[in-house]
Amino acid sequence: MSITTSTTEQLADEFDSPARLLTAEGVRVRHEILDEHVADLDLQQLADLYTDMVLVRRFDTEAFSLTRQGELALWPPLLGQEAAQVGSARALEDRDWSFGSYREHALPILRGVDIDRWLKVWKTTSNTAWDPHEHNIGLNQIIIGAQTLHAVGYAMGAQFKQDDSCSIAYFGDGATTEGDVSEAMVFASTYNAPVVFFCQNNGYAISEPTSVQAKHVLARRASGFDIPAYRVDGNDILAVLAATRLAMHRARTGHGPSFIEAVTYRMGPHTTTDDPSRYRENDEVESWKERDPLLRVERFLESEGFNVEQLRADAKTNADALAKQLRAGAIAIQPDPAEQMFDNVYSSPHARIERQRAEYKAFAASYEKAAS
Ligand SMILES: Cc1ncc(C[n+]2csc(CCOP(=O)(O)OP(=O)(O)O)c2C)c(N)n1
Repeated sequence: MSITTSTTEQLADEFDSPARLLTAEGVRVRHEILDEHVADLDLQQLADLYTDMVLVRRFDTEAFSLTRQGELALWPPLLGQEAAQVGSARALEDRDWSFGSYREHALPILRGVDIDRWLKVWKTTSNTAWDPHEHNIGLNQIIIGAQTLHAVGYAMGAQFKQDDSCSIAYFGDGATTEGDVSEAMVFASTYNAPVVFFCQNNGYAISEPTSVQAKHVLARRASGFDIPAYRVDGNDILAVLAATRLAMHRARTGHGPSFIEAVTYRMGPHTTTDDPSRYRENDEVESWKERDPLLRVERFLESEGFNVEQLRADAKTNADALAKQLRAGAIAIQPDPAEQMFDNVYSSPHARIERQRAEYKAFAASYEKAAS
């Protein structure tokens, strides 16, 4: 793939209609800036991205069902956001770090995080269960927007050590309203940090539509920090891949941070405890079904003569195997000792945590005493 370093211009003209390479009808359209960043991609590679999306979708829907069946405690579904997550994840190098919130389930699958470990968090048997350094994936972040600070901190450290790795921060439309995100962008901009701010604008922050949070498109916020912004169709995996490759390349070659707004839609509830029918119309959800990220790739591949039927069948076989593994893993998870929650709060012993640990032990012992 040839990438020039001069493509720092914003997709400013396109802010009102997100940049796209593949329409919902599956038609490949040209784009002056983005095209060159996916010029190397052949049909088989696009089919592989499709398979990734099928796997991720199946993982998500299976985990959702497991939650409904009482095998997991909570699940924030990504349904509808497969292209935004897979497209951006596939633009990263293994050495790059990702800092997500709680909805980014694609990257761990693509990077081979042990599924059982990932699920422990969602069965609430462990605060966290995977080693971030093993796969360069930060811990889930529930504090909205805080992970952007972590990503910038990491990027500044990498820059200081000159180790050529970059970071990407995933966050939602709602997070852009948080002070943490503004602070992260100030530091990223002033230190020229190699970081990509990847905003998945999925239309809602729980029940708050994006329109309540911003009077203009979110990508415009970045210019206030002097950070170039790209606004792409987040359901178009080609556009997402291209924009993220461009942004990562900028970061890696010393051009500093970028902001990507991937315009997508959360097809399901905020989490399994939410009922979206209370705050949005079914017509709106239906209108997004036609913009499905997988459907448009199938349509395009079909128009190119690719054997989509076979692709679908193979992807399903892989997805079935993943779902089976996921189900068995979720059911088998046993709780970690509760006391473990005190272990990783600080890197060294801390008086307040030790006091809490002692309180917890006394509390647990009182039950044992009552039972005997
Ligand atoms: C600092 C903080 N404030 C509020 C919350 C409660 N909260 C949890 S999810 C959420 C909405 C976040 O929306 P968005 O950033 O758009 O991400 P999405 O859930 O749509 O992926 C809020 C307000 C929180 N977790 N942290």
